[in-house]
Amino acid sequence: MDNASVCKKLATTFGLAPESAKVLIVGIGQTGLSVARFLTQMGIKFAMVDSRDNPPMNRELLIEMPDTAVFTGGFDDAAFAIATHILVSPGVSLQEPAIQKTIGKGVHLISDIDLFACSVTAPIVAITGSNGKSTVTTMLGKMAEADGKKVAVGGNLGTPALDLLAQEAELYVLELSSFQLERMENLEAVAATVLNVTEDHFDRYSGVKEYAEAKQKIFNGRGVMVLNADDPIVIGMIESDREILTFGLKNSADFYLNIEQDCLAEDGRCLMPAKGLPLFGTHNIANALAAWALGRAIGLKDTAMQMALKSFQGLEHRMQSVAEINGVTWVNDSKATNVGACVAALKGVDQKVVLIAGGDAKGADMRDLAPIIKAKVKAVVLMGKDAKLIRQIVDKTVPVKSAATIQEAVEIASGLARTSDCVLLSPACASLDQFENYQERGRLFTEAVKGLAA
Ligand code: UMA
Ligand code: ADP
Repeated sequence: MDNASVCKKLATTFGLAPESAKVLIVGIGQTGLSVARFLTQMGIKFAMVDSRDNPPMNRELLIEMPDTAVFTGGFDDAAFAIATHILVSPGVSLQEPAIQKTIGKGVHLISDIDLFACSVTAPIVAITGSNGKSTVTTMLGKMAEADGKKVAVGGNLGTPALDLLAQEAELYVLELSSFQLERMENLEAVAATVLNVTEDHFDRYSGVKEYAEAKQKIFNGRGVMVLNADDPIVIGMIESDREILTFGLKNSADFYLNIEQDCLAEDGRCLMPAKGLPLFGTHNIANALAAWALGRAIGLKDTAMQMALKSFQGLEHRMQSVAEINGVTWVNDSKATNVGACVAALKGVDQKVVLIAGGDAKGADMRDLAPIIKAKVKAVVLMGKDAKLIRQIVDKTVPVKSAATIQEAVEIASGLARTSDCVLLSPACASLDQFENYQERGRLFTEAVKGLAA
């Protein structure tokens, strides 16, 4: 769509007219910067505010758009006073008093995902869930590429949605978090999925109901609903007058695991052997089935989907085997930032496990970890702010050690592991209490393991 048409649509849909609108962008991170670029291109005035003294994208912002009015080090009343519209980055809760006050005065709340949806004509596929979003988003992107489509992939996964507009695309595949979905109204995906709902982000939601309701907004519109038949919360989202495709490990789903023939299957027909997937764990079979169902919804060819899955080696920091030292396998699953991901990781490992876990639990209840730790784990090494929450639920027969740093955790785990064991970093917690992000946690783990090998 050309800029003039987008401008017109922004004015009619959101009242974002260049002559009268003044947007306050809250958050100078990746999202904030992408919105600033977009509004500059559209000739719409904006200012930016961030509660931090040195927001991560401040430098880039001032290099690219030096005239921007920027308020840092707090949510200054002056910044909020002049706005006609407010756009809040996903990392900032809408419950912040300054934001509540501003919305209460009748200032329009807009979102980057809505601005994106308003600016494209190509179809959008949208993916959410507590776990597996990045994996399924990447799988589907690769399937579309293998089918010869010009596809742009992003959202919560890396490139912010609005930055994707710079790419020429005939299909967009967006990973969306509950934070992005809760503040969005206008997206109408041609196909969308909620992969699963397990406890996460309870520092931002009052409980699973509110969290699931945020995720369910991905089904706005009339597109194909792709639902996980094995997840009672997800299957409860079904709208019977919509086109539905289900996936799951049981053969009652449209896309399922045929256990007798050990293949991914649809309607009695094998699509590809399960062993043809280079990824580890049954949760990744569910992910592949979800991607296939989405691919079917948008008409991708089976041959292309099979080719893409066969060559997809998985993403960094998700069940990534980083070394084998004296018969011990070391696995980096730093992206396991909630209990559900850690449970899936442990379910998939056949060896005895020394588990490295802990960090910021984000208000989660750790009790669901107890049975699987009892069944699979020979020792736990705990670190981070909420280590004690995991310590409380570990069975007394499983030894628990504490570590101050990831390097120390690796050293302790090395002393505990024996030939044919697996040392698994799958923290069940976010990393932000001790690290820049989960990538840094995973990188430092890998470096410490490589140090052992040396
Ligand atoms: N922050 C402040 N004060 C502010 C603004 C932000 O303290 O005024 C803090 C937030 O609390 C948060 C951090 O800064 O801890 C980053 O917030 P942000 O909204 O500025 O983040 P962005 O850089 O815009 O990145 C966001 C997503 N981050 C979050 O939702 C926290 C990125 O997902 C996403 O890739 C990016 O937009 C592009 O779409 C990351 C993430 O961790 C990977 N997502 C969560 C998850 O996957 O669990 C939801
Ligand atoms: P997300 O983007 O939703 O965080 P990722 O694909 O990045 O999902 O995976 C995050 C974590 O969840 C990793 O530890 C991964 O092993 C685990 N995981 C991936 N898919 C699933 C699934 N379907 N169910 C449970 N855990 C999963």
